[in-house]
Amino acid sequence: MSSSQPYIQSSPATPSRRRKSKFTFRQLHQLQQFSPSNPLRVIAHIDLDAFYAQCEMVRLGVAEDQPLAVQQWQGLIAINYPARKFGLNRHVTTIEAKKLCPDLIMQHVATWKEGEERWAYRDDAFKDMATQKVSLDPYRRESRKILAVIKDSLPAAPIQRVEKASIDEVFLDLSAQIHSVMLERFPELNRPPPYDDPTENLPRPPTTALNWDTDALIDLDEGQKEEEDPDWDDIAMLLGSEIVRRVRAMIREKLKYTCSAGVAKNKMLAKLGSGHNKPNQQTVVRNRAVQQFLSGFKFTKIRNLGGKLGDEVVSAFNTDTVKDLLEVPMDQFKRKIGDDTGAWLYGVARGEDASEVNPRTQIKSMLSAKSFRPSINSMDQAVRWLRIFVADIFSRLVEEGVLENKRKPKTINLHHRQGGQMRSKQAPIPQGKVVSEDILFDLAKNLVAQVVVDGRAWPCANLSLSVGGFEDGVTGNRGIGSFLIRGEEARSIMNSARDTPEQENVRDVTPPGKRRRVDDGIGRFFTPREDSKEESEIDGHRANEPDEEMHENQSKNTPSSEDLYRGGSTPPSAQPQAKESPPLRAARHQTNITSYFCPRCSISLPASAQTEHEDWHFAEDLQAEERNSRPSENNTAHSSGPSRKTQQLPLKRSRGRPAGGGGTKAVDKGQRKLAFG
Ligand code: TTP
Ligand code: CA
Ligand code: CA
Repeated sequence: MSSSQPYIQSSPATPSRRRKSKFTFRQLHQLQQFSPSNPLRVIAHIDLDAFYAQCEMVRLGVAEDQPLAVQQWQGLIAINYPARKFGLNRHVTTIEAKKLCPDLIMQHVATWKEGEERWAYRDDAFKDMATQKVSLDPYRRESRKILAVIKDSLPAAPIQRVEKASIDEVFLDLSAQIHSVMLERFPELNRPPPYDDPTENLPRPPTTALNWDTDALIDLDEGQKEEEDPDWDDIAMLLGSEIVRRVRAMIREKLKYTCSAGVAKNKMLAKLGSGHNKPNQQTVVRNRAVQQFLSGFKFTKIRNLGGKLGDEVVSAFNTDTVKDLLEVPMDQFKRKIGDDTGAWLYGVARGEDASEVNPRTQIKSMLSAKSFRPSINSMDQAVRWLRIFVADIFSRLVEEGVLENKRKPKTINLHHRQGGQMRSKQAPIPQGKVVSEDILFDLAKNLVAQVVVDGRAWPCANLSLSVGGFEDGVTGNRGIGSFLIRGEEARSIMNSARDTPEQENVRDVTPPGKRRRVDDGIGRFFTPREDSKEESEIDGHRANEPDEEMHENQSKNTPSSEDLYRGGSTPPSAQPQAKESPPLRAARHQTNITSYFCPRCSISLPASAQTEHEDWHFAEDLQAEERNSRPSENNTAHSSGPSRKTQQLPLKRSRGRPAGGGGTKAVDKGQRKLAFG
């Protein structure tokens, strides 16, 4: 790439001019509909430069030329551009980084710590990998502000179409906006087509210079000349680029962040463009420059080709360059990698990507996880981590509008890893009332208790908790009656009380050592404590908050929940409720008859399992005593006291762990992998 010269129409080398554009009136007007097949389409991708590092710079008021990196335990996860000049990257440890760049500021990410109500920035966090957990809340918050500025700097929907693609990037489909600007600036486009025939070609654009301003323009394809007349697609790109420059300037002005952008005919090219000239620049890939631009890339850099599929393509065709793929005929693609993937890849090599900018991308799940080094060895420890996971997830749920019932998760999942074995438990979240932190905590504890009673729970190397199955709720004030469970919902409670094969996974609480089937269905329901706290309303309408799950935690990396229980019915509560529908009361009554409630695990078990379960607790206690590591106050963790406060225990730093905990270990790769794997 190089030529950022504006094209001047009056160039002496102007070849013979066509009288008409190659684009039709119909294509111009269909720009308003965002059709992915429109040849005039303009897509932008905006990506923040060294995002977490910039967040810290802005927060701390650090000078722009000051090298700064964001630290996570002993590794660096974001490096600002001044620091990159010293050769720093994500593979450098903090010690190496300081050697390479003695002036470097290393700011550790904020962390959650048991016993504290909120995440916080702590200077010594890096020593405490074993007992703390990263919080990305500060970056999510900045991300939301940036998204708001972007949306504010564009015309209102439906002309604006914004998709948040990750914590620091968005796609914009600028087609509709460009359509209206074109009609405004080029009145000849407002005239009806000749013979009222929309398939007629448009007149040529006027002979004005295209001023690409500060854009990095990708060189044209071979055989294309800058001197050739521009057509409307060039004009559309230019207008798109103007819009993006304004959006970037707004972000800079209002929030101080710099970002880079790509402008092209589709998402794939726009994304490649935004990464092409960093930081603080924008790159335009005109339609006539696509092939030239792409041929310089390894296809493994292209969206969806970075992972396993990319590797497969490399071995199937013995190359990793786009250029070589262009030689491969369609039928060979299809033969080697299958019809659909083959056809898709054939298009990708030619710069084709028909995916839409999807403004309705919403959070599908939220996950909070921790890899333990060293492993954890008791229910106590697990429960303390669950408290953190729940606080983390709940704060995100609040942002998502659960308190106003805008959106609501239907299920809660726990994944537990012990050695090479991953186990999952899932339960429905009661749908009759507002989700509270306590409800989630009780559900989570119950799930981990299920893993424990299955046996072989310890040592545990990784725990993760997620909520999913989000549904749009009813907004506005709901009458008290709407919180009662009735009709279909009530019926489904009753149905779910009967044992069905798909439900086994959730309610399989067979005591350790005896993996027999328990036939008592209803008795195995968990029993969320009634939330007495008055939930306050929060402001901020974020109906379209997109999926942020890929950051820190990617549910795709956790075992598929496909085979898990998918029931959406509301489980009955075993606790007295202020308003209770008759079916619920009946269900609860039944629970009392057939089940035994273990106050230590807050879980209902079949009455027949009581003796065995108590024996198992006894054995656990004994073991703990032998280890001499259960201070008496920790027993409160097992009590089912009414207030969550009684269950917030100081984290223990010992229990068979080497001194210094995870602080002396290598970087927490597992978490980073979870983040971006
Ligand atoms: P990126 O956009 O990939 O990188 P960046 O914004 O730091 O730098 P660039 O200027 O090249 O775009 O990621 C966005 C943020 O996500 C990044 O600031 C930190 C976080 N992140 C991780 O925590 N781990 C990772 O492995 C990656 C790639 C990013
Ligand atoms: Ca970035
Ligand atoms: Ca990014």
